[in-house]
Amino acid sequence: MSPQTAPDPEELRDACREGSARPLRIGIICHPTYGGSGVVASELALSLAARGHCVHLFSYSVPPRLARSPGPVQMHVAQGIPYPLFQSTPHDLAIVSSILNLHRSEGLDVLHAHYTLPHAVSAYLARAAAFFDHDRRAPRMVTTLHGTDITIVGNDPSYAPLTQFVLQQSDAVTAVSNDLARRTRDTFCVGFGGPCAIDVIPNFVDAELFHPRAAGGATHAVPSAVHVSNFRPVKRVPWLLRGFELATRGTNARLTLVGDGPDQAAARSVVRELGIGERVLFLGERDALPELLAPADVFVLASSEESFGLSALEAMACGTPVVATRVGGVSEVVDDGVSGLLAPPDDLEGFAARLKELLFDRKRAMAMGSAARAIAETRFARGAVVARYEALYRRLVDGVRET
Ligand code: GMT
Repeated sequence: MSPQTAPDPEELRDACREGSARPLRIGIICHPTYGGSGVVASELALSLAARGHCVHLFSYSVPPRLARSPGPVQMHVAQGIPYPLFQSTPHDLAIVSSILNLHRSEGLDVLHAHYTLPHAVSAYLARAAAFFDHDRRAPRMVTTLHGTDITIVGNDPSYAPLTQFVLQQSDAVTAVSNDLARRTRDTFCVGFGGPCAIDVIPNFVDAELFHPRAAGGATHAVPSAVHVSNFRPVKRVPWLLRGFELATRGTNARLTLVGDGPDQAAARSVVRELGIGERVLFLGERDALPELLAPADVFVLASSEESFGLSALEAMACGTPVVATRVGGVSEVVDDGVSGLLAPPDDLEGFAARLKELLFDRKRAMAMGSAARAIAETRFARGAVVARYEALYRRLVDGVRET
């Protein structure tokens, strides 16, 4: 079954029936905002459901990638109630209650938290409460580290002890890149008081949806770059605009910016300052990413931190090569000189030079785009990566060793 297939109620009932031997009953918790961790969690949920498992997704609203799919994942929106005593509504506690309700009525084998805070805490609480339900086995708890949950948020002194605790308490921890696993070990495994195993399971891409022909094979008449992000400071969109201006001064090259977030106003002000308003288009948040990525000559990413760079992988699957800063796990996704070009994060001229190199050499960009597509289809193939999560769950639930 494809992840996009509409649910067959009978299949769904079979997968979720108590005691059904093969399918696993899996609860996934994620952020519903536009952002890589919610995308990966939603795509994983859909792929696992397509493989016959009974999959529930918990969040405080429906993640966009799930919302647009008819796939047989059961969505549980838990928002809690506002109350004058709360400065903000503790939806993470409502999520714990929602998980417990489901576990008590149907049972869950695995709880998979995407992005450590607050989801691993919610999973830990739900599992702890489930230990007291003697007629059911408590779910196994998996935590997937995505990036800033370790490098910016989780290691801040205000959260670090709790982050370390929930990592210790997880039955398995995975990271989306070797670099993130290494950084997690360096920060959190010192004085861990036990083994600090982190499985590296990279992100994956739906190479049927993200495809070079996603826009019907259309290309732009003028050299065109595209960027997709949540415009957080870590994405350095204003810096990216300066690099674009340097690379394309005096030309008609264009840049399309997709997404929205805190740095949108700063980015607009840099566009005004540089006088490139005619050549830069702010599109805001969009779901039609394949159609926007495929016709571009180059995808650009100028982050100061990036554990993986899912948007770069989605561009690669569309046959669009990447120019990016060499930070975190980006070099595990983009092969420098093969599927794109990388520059040091503090070298604006170097970044601009690489962008210029690729943006104005369509033949080279197309060759790198083909290589990028091939890498996306093999190293980051959905089926193979999802099978690794499945094997991990089986190991935890049945004690079956991964092969
Ligand atoms: O860390 C964030 O900014 C949020 C997070 C998300 O939810 O989008 O992004 C991280 O997870 C993605 C999916 O695994 C990765 O592709 C991103 O590289 C990573 N972001 C950073 O490390 C900055």
